[in-house]
Amino acid sequence: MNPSLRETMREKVAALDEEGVLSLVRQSLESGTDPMEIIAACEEGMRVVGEQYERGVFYLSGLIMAGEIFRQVLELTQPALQEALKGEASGRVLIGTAHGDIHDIGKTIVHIALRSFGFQVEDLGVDVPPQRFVERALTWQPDVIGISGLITSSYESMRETVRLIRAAVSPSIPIIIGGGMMNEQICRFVGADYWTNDALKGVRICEEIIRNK
Ligand code: B12
Repeated sequence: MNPSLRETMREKVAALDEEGVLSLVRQSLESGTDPMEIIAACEEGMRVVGEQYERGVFYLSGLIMAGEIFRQVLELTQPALQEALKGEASGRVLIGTAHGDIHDIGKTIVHIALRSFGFQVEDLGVDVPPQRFVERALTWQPDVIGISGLITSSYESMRETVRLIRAAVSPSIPIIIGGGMMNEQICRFVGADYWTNDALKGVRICEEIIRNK
């Protein structure tokens, strides 16, 4: 994607210009732009919306609007995304958003990406209690567990989820945490094995785990 298109897309998302974003996404898809690059540009815009919210420029309604715009961007890009990410991977991945957190856009992207690459995915949804991860992991026996979390207050429930999984399912089942603010320090606090803020990197990690099994 050329830098000026990326910048325009980012700005339109940041300005919550719903029609502008959607028509630009449609045009970009028609001209063959990589759908992951479209999503990355919109993700940058979402970050700006978040900053504006923190500064008090936008209210909660701004976050809701941004979420609605991104949901439609995902709807438009999904077919191209599935086509672009086709793969032959195998393995089961159980995913969900941590208890107390209702953000699900990033998790949905990971879900689409993993499925497109060939993984079996079970998505437990949002605000998932630690015990629910454990119950499903015991019955479905996934190869990897992924937990999404975007708000600071979700780190504690992620940590509890990891603790329970280690105690009740397996001490060594690979666990990945994902979300825009993840870093090594949070990963260590939570007790997960891997962290990422990039859906495709998450897919690569899952591939690597299955290869080394
Ligand atoms: C849209 C949005 C909302 C929407 C969400 C709609 C939805 N269906 O998800 C709504 C309006 C519901 C919302 C609510 C709230 N939000 Co909000 N929200 C956002 C916003 C603007 C964008 C999030 C987003 O979708 N980004 C785009 C996606 C694609 O990015 P992503 O999630 O990071 O995902 C990518 C990677 O991280 C990775 N990934 C994600 N998960 C996983 C999982 C795995 C396993 C893997 C491998 C990878 C992976 O893959 C994705 C693609 O690469 C962010 C700002 C930001 N900087 O992110 C704030 C933000 C996350 N929200 C914030 C806040 C404060 C809230 C509220 C508490 C507001 C309130 N007062 O009620 C509530 C929280 C309610 C709750 N209990 O969860 C803060 C959190 C701050 C903090 N430190 O805790 C942020 C950072 C805004 C800010 N800067 O202040 N929000």
